[in-house]
Amino acid sequence: MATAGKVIKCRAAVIWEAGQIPSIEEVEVAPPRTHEIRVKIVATGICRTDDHVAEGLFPDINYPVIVGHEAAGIVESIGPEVTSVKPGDKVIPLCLTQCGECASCQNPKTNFCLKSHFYQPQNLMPDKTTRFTCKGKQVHHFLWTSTFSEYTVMPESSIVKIDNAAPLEKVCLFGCGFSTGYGAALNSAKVEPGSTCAIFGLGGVGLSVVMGCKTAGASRIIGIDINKEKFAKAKELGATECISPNDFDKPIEKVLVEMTGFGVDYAFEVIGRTDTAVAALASARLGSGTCVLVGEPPSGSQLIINPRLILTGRKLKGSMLGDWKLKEAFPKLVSDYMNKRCHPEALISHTLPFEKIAEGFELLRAGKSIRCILLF
Ligand code: PAD
Ligand code: ZN
Ligand code: ZN
Repeated sequence: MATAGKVIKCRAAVIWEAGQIPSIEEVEVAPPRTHEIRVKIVATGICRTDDHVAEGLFPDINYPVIVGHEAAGIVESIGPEVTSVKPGDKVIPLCLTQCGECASCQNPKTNFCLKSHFYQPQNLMPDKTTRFTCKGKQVHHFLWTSTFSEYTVMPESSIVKIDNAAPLEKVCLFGCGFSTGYGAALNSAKVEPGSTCAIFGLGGVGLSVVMGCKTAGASRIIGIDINKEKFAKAKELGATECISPNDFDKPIEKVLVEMTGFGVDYAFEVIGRTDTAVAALASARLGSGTCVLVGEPPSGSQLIINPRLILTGRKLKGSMLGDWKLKEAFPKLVSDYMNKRCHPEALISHTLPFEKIAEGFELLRAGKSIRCILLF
């Protein structure tokens, strides 16, 4: 392409300081370096994790920063030694890398690649520099994806090619929300047919857990949310019952244990709070229940649990990006979508032009959107 090797000027949403909603700016995006790829983003969803950065809940983030990680786009140019994609390919960014070489990538039991931003300064590229500048200032990356920019640069380990027939404005949801929730049910919990499930939080990720539980053949899927406006969609996607903790004068875990006898087989925390994480564990079935933590509480928070809950046979585990090895999983999930075997598009409640990103954040904060897709 004519832009290859040159600095590109384009639109991006920059968060200048913690506590600020992203503002649209013109940024310069440097060409990709060795093992890097520059991508033209076509569609990107707003996930709660992006909002957590805007709210300043992650103190280890450096500002100014360009967030965004749930997206799909087209390769604009590639740096030296890139072999897995070429300009013009449709791709999905991976917010958890799969380098293919480290001990974790070689281990079928984990998706936690050791060459990811979790082990390096996460606001810089692997070579510890940035590709973005704005008004003469260096702007930081986020999760090595930074998809709230019309063009962005990513390491090759953070990107995968998908079917060129895939509609990017739908499959962008595989980038985080859908895969995270769906995989939490299928891979992390391994929900079994006929089982009972409780999902705390019915946002984009929680509703994807609901879809995963349904696909796995769960017979009872109980949705829990304080916002009853989420119930209709949850039922449409497979929840058999929905309840609000505000409607009871006893703790929600007691309600769930009474509803099910000894607790649910699988409980999922998909809000990002410590009190609901404890409630989810306590609502898991005595002797055999599993609680999966998906929501991300603010950094620095502590979980205080009664060890007896674990000693009496409940299991507590966490799940990142649905326990999928993302480079392998995304092309397969896209193919499942093309064959109508899964429905990430069910999460789309709003579609806005990229310029209206601030409105997208407001909709999420007001509890009005499930997933708002921004189109460039
Ligand atoms: P969301 O804000 O759209 O959904 C959260 C839902 O929880 C909303 O419907 C709220 O009404 C509801 N809620 C809030 N407080 C309570 C409460 N006290 N009791 C019951 N319900 C409540 O967020 P989301 O679905 O985009 O993301 C959910 C979490 O998952 C969030 O913490 C996000 O950071 C995390 C996440 N984790 C991963 C991962 O890999 N583990 C990936 C993506 C997102
Ligand atoms: Zn790896
Ligand atoms: Zn996300």
